[in-house]
Amino acid sequence: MAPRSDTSTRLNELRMKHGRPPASPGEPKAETPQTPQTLREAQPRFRGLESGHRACQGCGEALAARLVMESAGPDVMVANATGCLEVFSTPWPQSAWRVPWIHSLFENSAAVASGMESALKAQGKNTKVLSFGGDGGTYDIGFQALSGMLERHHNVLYVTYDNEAYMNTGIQRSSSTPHSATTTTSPAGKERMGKRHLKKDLLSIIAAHHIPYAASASVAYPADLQRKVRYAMGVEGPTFLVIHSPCPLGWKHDSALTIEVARRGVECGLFPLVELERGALTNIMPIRNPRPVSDYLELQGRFAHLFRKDDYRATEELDHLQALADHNIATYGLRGEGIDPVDTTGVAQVKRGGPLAGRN
Ligand SMILES: Cc1ncc(C[n+]2csc(CCOP(=O)(O)OP(=O)(O)O)c2C)c(N)n1
Ligand code: SF4
Ligand SMILES: [Mg+2]
Repeated sequence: MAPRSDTSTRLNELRMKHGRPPASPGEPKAETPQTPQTLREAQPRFRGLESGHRACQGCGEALAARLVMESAGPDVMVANATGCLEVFSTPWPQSAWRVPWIHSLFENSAAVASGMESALKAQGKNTKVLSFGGDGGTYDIGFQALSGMLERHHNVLYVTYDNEAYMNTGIQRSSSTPHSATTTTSPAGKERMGKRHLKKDLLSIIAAHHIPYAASASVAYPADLQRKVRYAMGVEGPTFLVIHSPCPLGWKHDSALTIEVARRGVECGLFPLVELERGALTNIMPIRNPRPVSDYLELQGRFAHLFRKDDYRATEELDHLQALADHNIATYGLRGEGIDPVDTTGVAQVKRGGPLAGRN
């Protein structure tokens, strides 16, 4: 470091260069700001997924991906299946990603991630590989690649952003779409009350692979979500996270209500938050006062047909969805008592670095 006298000489030279008199010894120094001055400066130092991308207002998937990338830190590589996340973050020639990122096919994010992980291992590198897919790319078309990746025990964290339909191509139903939801390929009308089939219980299928760690998370509980990502990052071997990510366009809810919709999804029991290790349940987010499912459904236009007073089928479908939520609550033992086991500590201490480190 330069001696103090050199610094003040240099400062005085600069002042004279800009037509200002030399600083007198008693002149007060400019104050160094102690608190963030702008919203940008208040953001975390490292953001693997930057702002300025083209997701819709209130997009749960964009929020989920940002939270995942913040917790994962800079030493990662991403394989991203075709879908909304890929499309809104990389309109050629721009990209919102600040980490190495590969666009895979719709169906093979896990296979591409497996290859990346093997190549890194051969080079003796510890960089963690993240594999991303939507529910269509995971529950449906990419499932074979995912199952293979888990079975071969690749050291990859697979994250599926579950917005419960094929949103990028115009809201077609997937096997993750809930029963009764209306989509462009399961429209509610005279013939049927939206989707006839049940939402696939993917987490149970993942559990059957007996991988070290699998969990569900929600954008309504960011501290819980980030804790799960940090935990998975520290595990050697395949890990899996499904994140409930409301889509205002496809779910037809107010874009300002994304978090509220997600929260009610958890509070009614339709989207349980659980953790599994080697296939066994190890932790749950307890629900102390479960809401009726109607509290969750009424905020979303995709379930509007369930609230028609003149249609006897509406009550039957509401009862059916309530039974599904009750089943989840009983199966996972979600009725909570005692102290909330969800750890929200350490969220602010996530290790960050990369291109923006030290800027604020
Ligand atoms: C083999 C193949 N079939 C169909 C498509 C068209 N396609 C691109 S994205 C997409 C839907 C993606 O849905 P999802 O994985 O749920 O992601 P989201 O857009 O909802 O985030 C489809 C059908 C494709 N790219 N490749
Ligand atoms: S369609 Fe849905 S998932 Fe896609 S960018 Fe818009 S809000 Fe997000
Ligand atoms: Mg989807």
